Amino acid sequence: MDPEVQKLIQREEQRQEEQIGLIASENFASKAVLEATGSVFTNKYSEGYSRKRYYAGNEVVDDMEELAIERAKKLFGAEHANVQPYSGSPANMEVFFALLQAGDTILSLDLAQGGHLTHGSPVNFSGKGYRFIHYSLDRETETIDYDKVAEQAAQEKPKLILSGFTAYPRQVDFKRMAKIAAEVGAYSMADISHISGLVVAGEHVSPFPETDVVMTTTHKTLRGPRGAMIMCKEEIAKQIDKAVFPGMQGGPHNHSNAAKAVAFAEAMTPEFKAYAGQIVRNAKALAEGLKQKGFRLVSGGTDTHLLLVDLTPKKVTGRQAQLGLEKAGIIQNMNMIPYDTRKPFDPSGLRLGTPGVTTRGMKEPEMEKIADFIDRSVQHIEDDAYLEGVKQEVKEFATKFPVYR
Ligand code: DSN
Repeated sequence: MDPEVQKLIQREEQRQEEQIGLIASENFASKAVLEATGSVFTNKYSEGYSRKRYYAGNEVVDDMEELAIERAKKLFGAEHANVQPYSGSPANMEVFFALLQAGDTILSLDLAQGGHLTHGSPVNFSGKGYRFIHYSLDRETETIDYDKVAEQAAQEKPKLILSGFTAYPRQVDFKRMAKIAAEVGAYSMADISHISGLVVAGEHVSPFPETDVVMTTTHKTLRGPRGAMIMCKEEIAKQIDKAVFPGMQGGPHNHSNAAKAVAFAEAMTPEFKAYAGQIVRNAKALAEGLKQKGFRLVSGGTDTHLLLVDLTPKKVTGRQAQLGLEKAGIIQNMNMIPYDTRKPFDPSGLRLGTPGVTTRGMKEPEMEKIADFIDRSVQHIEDDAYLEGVKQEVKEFATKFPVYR
């Protein structure tokens, strides 16, 4: 009944099929996940928790939410799971609201070094409502110096120490972070939104069981619907639940929660484990391909699904590269690099990730090809005719790996 929107959906599907999506936080959800997201669960209100709802008619929603919770707990090895958070930013807000008082001190990594907006950016609720102290990456290795974090924690006595990042290509030692927090009587929190698919597949060390509270979105490497969840130790479960509802949210998005349950089941399969392993192998292959073409990688490479490229040696800025590569059909995002001397809207770096291309079935040889597309495009970043030529090559290449068609 709405050809205008139908056409937009078709155009977006075509765009996704014909371009190479390298945004590290994006993925392609399965048709089963899309189907659950578009299901009749969208019609139902269900403020409260299972068997304790404020509206009638929730017997099926209760069963569905219980199933999602049980699957989440089993998948991650968590004591408690709340699957109601709408997305990552509200979920982080809910954790802070549950465990802290306004103005309390949180120790986290700055957005400019790979953290997240909600990890204390001054323009965000987090930076306005709490006192954030940031740890920094080591200038040489561009990785976390855990001894320095411990020193800062001892000095600042934060109430919460936050790890888990959006632009950090290396493994995070969650056990060490939890230990540092425990030593100063702080809560340990891990935001594993980017890596949760790798964690459940054993490709990244798990923050469980040491970490007090773990937040993840469900749509990145985990490949579920847009949404989030909070998992925690049983001793703080009531505080977390109260902060989600009625603290911050009203009715849960039941259609998303049904789709989360589907994604959790998918993530328990051997196919998903193989998928997560391939994500990391692809990221390493892409990193190698780019290094061979003279690109500098922050920290020298990657252990995860993402890489951060320092474009300085190529004499191209992040913004120039983002716009030029987009013209060539290669979708990525400009990003600050550690100790960047440039500004966020035109930084020195580019963030690339392999979850999406891996879902399409691409492997190491395809990563070499993508490195070549990127290299040639960056060499001709101001030459629209050349970039249009690459775009045609990219289309031919990408459509050999169909997503939904
Ligand atoms: N916007 C997400 C990312 O790209 O990392 C985080 O919320």
